[in-house]
Amino acid sequence: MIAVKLGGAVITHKEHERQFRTRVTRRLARELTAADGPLAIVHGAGSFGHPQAMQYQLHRGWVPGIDQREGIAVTHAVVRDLNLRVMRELRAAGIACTAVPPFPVLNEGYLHHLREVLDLGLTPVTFGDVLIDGQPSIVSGDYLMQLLASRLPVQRVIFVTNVDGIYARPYDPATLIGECTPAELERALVGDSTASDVTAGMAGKVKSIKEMVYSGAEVAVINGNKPGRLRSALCGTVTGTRVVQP
Ligand code: IP8
Repeated sequence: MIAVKLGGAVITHKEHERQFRTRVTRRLARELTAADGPLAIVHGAGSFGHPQAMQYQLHRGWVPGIDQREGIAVTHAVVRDLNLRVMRELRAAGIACTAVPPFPVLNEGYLHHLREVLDLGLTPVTFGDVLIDGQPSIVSGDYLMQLLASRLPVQRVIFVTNVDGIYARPYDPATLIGECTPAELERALVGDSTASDVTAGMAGKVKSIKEMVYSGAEVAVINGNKPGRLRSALCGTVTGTRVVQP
């Protein structure tokens, strides 16, 4: 199975709250049809989730003096709104998919639902969300990718981001790494991490990627703003970064 994460910075305008990039998502949905085996899709939250989670400090557990119950309701509503928009584009492209939200609690039931959907021959679509397991928290799509790679038969992982791959030096496209091992990733903290991101941006992604390669999957990081790159990565030709076993 191939697990694909559609990054929040690609499917939304990160600088404009709750603005969906319809045309980009539509194109990516069409490119996803190039997969010739089972797929699991994860998407990030972008500006549908990060600003709200930050406003209500949902990544910090219970914080006194903030109406976090309202924050939980608002944040979950906006990520669901984004998910519906993504699902609409996937279905329009001909992908038979159903949503599997991690909300409210990330447990074995969640993994069971993912397996059930896959067993029916459907594509599960899951996403970064707020959780309410005793206290509020945020689960990132990157962490969900890591979970999928460790608990489901995932052979390949593709991160669709808004940069060309992983850079050896932050923000420096000239230092794009074509292929590397998890150990080399230690030195490769990069790119798009901003104060509006409650789940650590590229730094969090690099951590998840290392874990996934250690779980046995091969990982690709590609630029989803460049037409055709997702399609080619699905067919085995990665223009971007490949992270492989040493
Ligand atoms: O965009 C974050 O998921 P990510 C989810 O994959 C929320 O980091 C609600 C901020």
